[in-house]
Amino acid sequence: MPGNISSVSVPTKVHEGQKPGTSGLRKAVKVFTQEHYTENFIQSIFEALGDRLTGCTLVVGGDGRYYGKEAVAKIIKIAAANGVGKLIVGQNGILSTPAVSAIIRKYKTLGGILLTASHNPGGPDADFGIKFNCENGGPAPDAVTNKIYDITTTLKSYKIASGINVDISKIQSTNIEVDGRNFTVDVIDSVNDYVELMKSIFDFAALKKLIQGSTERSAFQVLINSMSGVTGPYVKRIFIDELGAAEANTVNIIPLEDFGGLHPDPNLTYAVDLVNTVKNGPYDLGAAFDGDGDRNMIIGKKAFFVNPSDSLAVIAANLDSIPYFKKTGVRGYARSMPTSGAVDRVAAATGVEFFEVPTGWKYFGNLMDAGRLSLCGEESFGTGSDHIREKDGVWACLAWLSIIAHSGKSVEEILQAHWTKYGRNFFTRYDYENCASDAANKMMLELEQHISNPSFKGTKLTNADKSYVVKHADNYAYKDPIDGSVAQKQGLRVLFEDGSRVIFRLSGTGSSGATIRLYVESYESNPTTYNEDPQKILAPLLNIALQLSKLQEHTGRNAPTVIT
Ligand code: VG1
Ligand code: CO
Repeated sequence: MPGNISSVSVPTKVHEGQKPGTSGLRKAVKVFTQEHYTENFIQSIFEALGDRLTGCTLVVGGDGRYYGKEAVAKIIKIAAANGVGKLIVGQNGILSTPAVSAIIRKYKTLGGILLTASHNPGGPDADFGIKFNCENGGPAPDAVTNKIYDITTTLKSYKIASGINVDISKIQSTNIEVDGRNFTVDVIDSVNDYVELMKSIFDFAALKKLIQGSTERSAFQVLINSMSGVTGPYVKRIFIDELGAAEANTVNIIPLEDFGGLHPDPNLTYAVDLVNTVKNGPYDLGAAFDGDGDRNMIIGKKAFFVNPSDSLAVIAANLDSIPYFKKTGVRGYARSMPTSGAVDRVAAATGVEFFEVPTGWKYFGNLMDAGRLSLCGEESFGTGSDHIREKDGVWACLAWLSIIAHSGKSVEEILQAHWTKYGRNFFTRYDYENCASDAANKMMLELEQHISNPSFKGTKLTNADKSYVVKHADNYAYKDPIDGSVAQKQGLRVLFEDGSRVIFRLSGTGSSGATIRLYVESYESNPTTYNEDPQKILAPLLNIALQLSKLQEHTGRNAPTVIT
């Protein structure tokens, strides 16, 4: 490269629709590869950072999906031209979402750019995504993403230093002079910092003993499935190299640009392979992670399913199994609004402060930064703590293994004991993917009108032998207790007298069409119900929800595409 590279300003035209959703901007690869599309969005992120951009350090990495490396190359050139001082880039552009969060915090950078569409499929005909995380390591709050979006709507040009070419396959530091300023690209090992953090949180010696077996207990068989996403290298280092699991106890640990053509979403539908292998195999625990490594699914022996809402509650009730929380203490619990109230009961029993926030990890950050939140989760297979500001799939699996090592119980025994103590919050989520947007919007609008009619309150809704009386219904709004910011229209809720709930939301992570999510929850304290199928227990409430929303009439769908 020449000694001093100069940047140029390239005129561009506005691309419509660059509005980040629940978690970043997600679109088809074909949209991102349009002329100037990616460049515009990156330039807008930089402009939104204002004066703080000059000389700053940012982290860049992603889940290894198709178009990731091209995007890193563009970010390097655009960052240099905009006066960024240093980029810390994962080798080959690989960094899991939790690893980016950890690295931002460890090196105290101004933030990071994550190249991921998370659990959405990858490849030339599938999705790509770009997300900005702030200096606390968490997803940018609405105020920042709105600012980025506003800039995209008027952008006239972007700056780029096209002469820069850094080989990101090699761990190395490159110094370049750009427009007379110093610009550095540090390509780092993708897993080192994250593994170090995990070792500071968990008792690796105890986990190793669990996995390898000891005189007291035979080896605990895990089956860890990375779904060809980014967690592969992390799983290899932690489970195989550190904890001594056999290679055969891990699957799909090579990140693939198209995730092997599969949907890298750890749920009972898309991780059915794992479910079947564990069902018929010798495994004590199965775990799967999504494309970018922030989601987790945990199943026990014979594929005993741990609902993510329960997973959160169980971890909350067992934080003393994890050394990190012994050091920090337990400051508070939180869950997203649609997540079941199982964790609320743990909070009440332990006297720990509790928060309910809208869907999306960005709403947990302020509470953590204020020292009021230690552990939180979402029903969408997201669990995490204040060790970083993202949900963390591998962390959740290590948390479960810690609880197992500490208690000597199986996954199922842990759940049974939990229900015996707290009762069971039955929960299910129905996803209707790829509905026509107009139909979905109309359904939501009509449902909102219906439930906001004052006479709706007190209505008795009946199906089969069950009746539910409406206690409250609204379009959920959240006021952040730390900065007072308000998030409106976060989902239609119908709350019943007995604590049961029905919730409707439109997904904010899809790249096209609309996905309707229906969440249904009911609490049972009668032990004879605990081992019932949630679909059976919740059937009357599900029917009520479908009638209330006229979902089939609006969308033509008579069944969901995914049931959790
Ligand atoms: C979904 C989940 C939400 C999660 C978000 C990002 O959002 O419901 O709980 O935080 O995905 O997860 P939505 O708007 O589609 O319901 V991930 O793993 O994509 O970063
Ligand atoms: Co994800």
